[in-house]
Amino acid sequence: MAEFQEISKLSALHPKPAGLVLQYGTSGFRTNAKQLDHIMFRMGLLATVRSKKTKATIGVMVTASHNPEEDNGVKLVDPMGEMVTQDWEEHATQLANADQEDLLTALKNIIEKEAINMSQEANVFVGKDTRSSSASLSQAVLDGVSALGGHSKDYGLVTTPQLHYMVCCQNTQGKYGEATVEGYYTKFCQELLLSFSPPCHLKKELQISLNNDGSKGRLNHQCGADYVKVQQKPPTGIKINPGERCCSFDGDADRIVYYYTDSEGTFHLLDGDKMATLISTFLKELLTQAGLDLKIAVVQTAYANGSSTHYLENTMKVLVRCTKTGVKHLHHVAQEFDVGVYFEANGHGTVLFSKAAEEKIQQLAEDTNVNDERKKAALLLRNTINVINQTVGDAISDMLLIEAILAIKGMTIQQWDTIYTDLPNRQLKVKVADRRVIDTTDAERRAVTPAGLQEAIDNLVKKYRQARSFVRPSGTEDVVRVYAEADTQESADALAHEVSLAVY
Ligand code: 16G
Ligand code: ZN
Repeated sequence: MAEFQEISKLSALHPKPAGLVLQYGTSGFRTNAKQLDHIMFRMGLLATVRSKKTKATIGVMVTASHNPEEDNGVKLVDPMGEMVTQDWEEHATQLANADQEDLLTALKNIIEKEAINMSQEANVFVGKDTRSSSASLSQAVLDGVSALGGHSKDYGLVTTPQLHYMVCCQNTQGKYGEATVEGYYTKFCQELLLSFSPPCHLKKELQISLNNDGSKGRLNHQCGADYVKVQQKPPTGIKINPGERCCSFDGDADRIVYYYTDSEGTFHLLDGDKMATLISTFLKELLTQAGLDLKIAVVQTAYANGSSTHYLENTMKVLVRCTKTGVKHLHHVAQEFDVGVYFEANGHGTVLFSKAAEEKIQQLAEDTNVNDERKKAALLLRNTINVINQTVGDAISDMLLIEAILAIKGMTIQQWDTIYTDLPNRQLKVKVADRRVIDTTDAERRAVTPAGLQEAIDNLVKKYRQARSFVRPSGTEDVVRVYAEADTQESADALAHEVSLAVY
């Protein structure tokens, strides 16, 4: 077939370095940008085939998120704006690792296995972050799409959540919004200013100053959500006055953390757990006021601070579910509820509303026979649906929702921070010969193998108060991660250290 000849010709321009093996990991391929040209071309091919299979537009985002500037990466976005399914992650790995001369065979295998109709039209949306390598790498994706005769639209510089949004809009015929950057800002930002009352109040509150915005310096270098969370300090190059509300995004703006320094200069971080608590408390109160019988739940991972889980379950009486690490796992569980709030402690999260919940809220908001209190609550719930990006965690939309909640509640960042107090905790990484010997269960909270490891952890945990610890193989680095929390920082540090010794 003509298209396959084109692939042979074009793939020679994007050769695979001999011996290089890469895995489609938790959030796509990610490594040094110099090793990724052939991967990008091949992901252009795969996205085109995926588009033919789903008869829908597929997204390809070129970014390495919070990794250093010299890295890059790529992830695929499925029709409703969600992450690509597990089977196709495997296809991606197969295609990425095929030797140059076997590329066509690998591609044909996928086409055959998935029974793809090659005459079906294909559409692919492509976006990229601000890394210097992103321009040529996204061009390689576009080359891959055109090699298979697919149509592409290059959105250029966008955040990851913006690309997810575009894909979702396109495949829902504009019901979610307009598939343009302007459409995105209209939906999430204008809605907020117009709908959360009163607009002038919020305008006054929201004076934003941007720092490390990518106009100079290197992406994520001594700044960004991951730096702030891991280093437990503000990014460099920003001056913070005591009590001032700050937040940091990561390199592709799908993660956010809040922070401030107090009058003594002590740094305070408000992570994903604090955001999940603020948002779910706000929504639960509104559901009660609106008299709506909708089931709300918070989805966390094993990294959620024990204090947050305790507060949500025992004080707020909210259902809490725990899943494996990785956004797609949280997203799926959150879909089981009428209102599913999910956040990873590292700041990736959003709120999902079921179709039925959206309809009930909409009906009540339009009902002329309900009292003012119920009506007001219904309108605020509807506004929340309008400002939250339900396709994926989105730093911009999360920030706007949190700003709205703080403004509506008249709450300072310090007051938000004192809703509960984090248990001191410590994370460590351990280098081992083969991290795959560790297998976990119970949402990664317990180790099944190697034999005896979990028992050893249990015995160490018993020595400390309010303690908890777990180990899991990383999905993004060749290390085992250790997490420990306890009543004091000294105990958390000691427990993490002892558990890391048990891992060897
Ligand atoms: C990826 C995940 C993130 C998770 C992290 C864990 C997405 C979009 N990103 O970055 O959610 O927290 O991996 O990394 O799913 P780890 O397995 O190395 O601890
Ligand atoms: Zn990111």
